[in-house]
Amino acid sequence: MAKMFDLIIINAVVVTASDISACCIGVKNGKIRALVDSFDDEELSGAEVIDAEGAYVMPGGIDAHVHLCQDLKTGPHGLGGECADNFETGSLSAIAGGTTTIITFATQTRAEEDRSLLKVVETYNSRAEETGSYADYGFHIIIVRNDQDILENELPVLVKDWGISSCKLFLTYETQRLTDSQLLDVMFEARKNAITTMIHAENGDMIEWLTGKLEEKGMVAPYYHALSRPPIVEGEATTRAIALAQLIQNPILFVHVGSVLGAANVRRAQTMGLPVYAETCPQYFHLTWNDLKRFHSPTCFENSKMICSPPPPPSTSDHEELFVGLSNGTFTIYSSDHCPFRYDHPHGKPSGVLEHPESMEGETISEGHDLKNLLERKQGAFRFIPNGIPGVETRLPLLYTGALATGRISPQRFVELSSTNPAKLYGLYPKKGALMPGSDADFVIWHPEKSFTPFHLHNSMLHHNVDYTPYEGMEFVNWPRYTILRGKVMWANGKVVGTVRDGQYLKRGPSQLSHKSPRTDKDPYRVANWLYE
Ligand code: DUC
Ligand code: ZN
Ligand code: ZN
Repeated sequence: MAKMFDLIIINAVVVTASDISACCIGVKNGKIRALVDSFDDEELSGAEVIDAEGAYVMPGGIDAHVHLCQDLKTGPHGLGGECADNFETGSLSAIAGGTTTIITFATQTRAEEDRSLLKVVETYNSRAEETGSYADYGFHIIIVRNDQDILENELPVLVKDWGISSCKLFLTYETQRLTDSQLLDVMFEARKNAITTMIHAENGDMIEWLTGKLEEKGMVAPYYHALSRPPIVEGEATTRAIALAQLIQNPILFVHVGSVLGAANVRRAQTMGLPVYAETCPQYFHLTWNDLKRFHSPTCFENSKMICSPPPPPSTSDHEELFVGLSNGTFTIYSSDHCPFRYDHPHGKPSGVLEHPESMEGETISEGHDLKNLLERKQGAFRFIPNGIPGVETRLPLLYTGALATGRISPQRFVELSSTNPAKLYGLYPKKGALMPGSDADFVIWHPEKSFTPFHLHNSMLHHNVDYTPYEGMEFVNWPRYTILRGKVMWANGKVVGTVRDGQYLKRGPSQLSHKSPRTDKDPYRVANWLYE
């Protein structure tokens, strides 16, 4: 007799964005087929059975902000290091941390040959196909110019042929930032195509001005990266972007919101009924400015390991306020912003300073130099250091340890932030982000809490291609025991059991979260609604 299920999970405490229930799950052909109290012998016959032993079983994590194989030009002069992870290593790290879907970035550049967004996506897709992926994956497109012909001709094709329904726009970085009117151009075309606009909200002029002033005073060590980007930098940019988006009635999502001020601006806009959403990331709950002077000596280059943009908030009291935003709905999604650069590698964190040796206080850096030793002695100017930290593998365990286990958020909110809302926001729901019949059988199964001994994390335990983790030595109270992708076990009891050919490309639909703003949309004194008449 043909088996009824391929995989059965018993003794599960199933958590969705709305409910928790003790039950069993039956999977057939990669889809969830049944959620029931128990299965009989006939149903169990021939199925692989996993005993969750009373642990939480959640929809597989969706990390909607991951940089892999990306041409990263994030320094103020367009300097960036080499992205340390490709689709193989990055997705491996994802599944080892309970994440079954990643959305990565394909970036246009200002170079004429990168004008075509379609060509950019083809290039990035071939990078993914070259290695394959352990996780299902999709792309956001980064748009850094406002060519009308490209926007008009190519955005509809991106949506229809590639299922790319989101774009990221920058308000900072010389090589990426758009002026206000360019931002309006792109948002206007994106809106016509129901493409979700993601915004990196930092005021580039403020950063550049403060950086110059810090440099005049010789304050160039990695720590001063944070001082060049105080919370008002995000505060101003979020306020401005909200106004621009409101003007043309465009929904927006702020990526990597890391300041209390940014979060408050988002909250205020939401209270006005505007379609404004926000992503936040682990570094804004676990790191502070002090971590940028944590290593070796307060001014040495090793502190570059913590440089990311926006930087972590100034103090732990900010963490507490941000945790409130995590529980009260201000933050819509929780992503990693995994932006991997190696530390002890000439193409990693040191790449920019090696190109500008004057920033190493006159030291000549030659072939075969003991880089690590040099970097511990010197500071290097922060303006040349690539911005980004790794975190795709630690994202869910940090949310568990910092927010769920401490009672700051409920299990349901955990699922909403880490899986269901990203699926809805980026047009993947209910294929992804749901535990219901017909959804993809993507699961993260945790250890039963009582049987898990907390441990201290070391980078050697992780699967990314980065030589450090910002969370080295931190205590974790749980870790994914199984990660299951479309019914296939990928990660079990600390071992990778899936293959790099298991992940599939995801064509996405329009956002299912974006809404119109009933309060302001019809008010001609607030919005330019005549644009659409
Ligand atoms: N923005 C990102 O999204 N990631 C890393 C650096 C940056 O500026
Ligand atoms: Zn960004
Ligand atoms: Zn990023």
